[in-house]
Amino acid sequence: MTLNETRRTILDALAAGPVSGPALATELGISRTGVWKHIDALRAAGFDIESTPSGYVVRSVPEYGALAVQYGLDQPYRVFYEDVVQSTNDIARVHASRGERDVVVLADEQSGGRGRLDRAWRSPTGGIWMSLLVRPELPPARVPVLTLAGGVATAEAIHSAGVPVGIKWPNDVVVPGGPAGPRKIAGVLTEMEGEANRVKWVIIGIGVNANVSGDALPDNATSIEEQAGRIDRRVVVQRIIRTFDVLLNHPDEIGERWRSIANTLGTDVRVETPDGTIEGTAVDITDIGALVLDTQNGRVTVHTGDCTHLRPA
Ligand code: BT5
Repeated sequence: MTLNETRRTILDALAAGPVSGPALATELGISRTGVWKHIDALRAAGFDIESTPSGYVVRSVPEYGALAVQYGLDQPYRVFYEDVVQSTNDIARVHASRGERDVVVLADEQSGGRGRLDRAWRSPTGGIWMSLLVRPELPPARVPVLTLAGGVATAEAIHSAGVPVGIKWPNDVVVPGGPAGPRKIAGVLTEMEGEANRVKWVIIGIGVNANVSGDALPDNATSIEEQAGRIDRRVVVQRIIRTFDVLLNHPDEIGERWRSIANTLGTDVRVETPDGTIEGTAVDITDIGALVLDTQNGRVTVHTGDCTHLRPA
């Protein structure tokens, strides 16, 4: 077992309840001294672990970080954390280039966060800046549904944290209403590498304005802190990973889940696409996540673009 796998096995055993040193030693195939060293390292990382007659008991978990998120996570992801990176998507690419999969990269702050089309993504300290690296069994043409899955997982987790949100096609998680219109609270940036009929890897980059003051954000943005107060980022990240993993394994359910949260459908919209501007009523999404519009010139399907809601149809 690598150090990482050993840590994960110990965290899983601790999360499942009191576990004795000898039992851990047997499970890991290491000495009892080896177990003590790992428990000490976890304590140094901020876990409050008590030795009781029935075994080690976790009294509290560090607020945030790789091990904090790993603790109690049933899905098979390895979590990495750094205080500051340029972009978590770039770090995930390094993991991809090493042939890895099922990796989550987290940072507290990004110095060069990216949106789509190389736009800048403001990523001050206190946010959730994360990238999931996966190797799905999907044809490349269907990969865009994973962007929708990332949006659904993110929107549901923000909702559970106490902020009712909707999704604006394709990937903006927004707080609806307000005089200035919907305000963006999270976004998703998907990057992939593949061949004609095979996906090599997909990175789903998710940015959530979590414990961030509104002053640190662009004008029509908002944060969980501004809407509902500061939250436990560890819990929100775990929820995002769990939901995303379920949807990754059941891609046929993504469309329905997206439709039930999105507020683009049934709205008159303007979409700026690479080929020009299209206006119409948004009526549906296709099974690859493209937006279907009823326009004056008939039905049009849009694969990529920036969407503005004009009014309810
Ligand atoms: C997105 O792009 O919404 C994708 C954002 C993905 C960010 C994550 S963070 C983890 C991972 N690592 C990265 O480097 N990126 C991903 P797009 O739809 O193109 O929206 C970008 C636009 O949103 C910008 O042009 C601004 O107008 C606005 N914006 C920038 N920062 C924002 C923020 N923190 N909150 C809300 N809006 C923002």
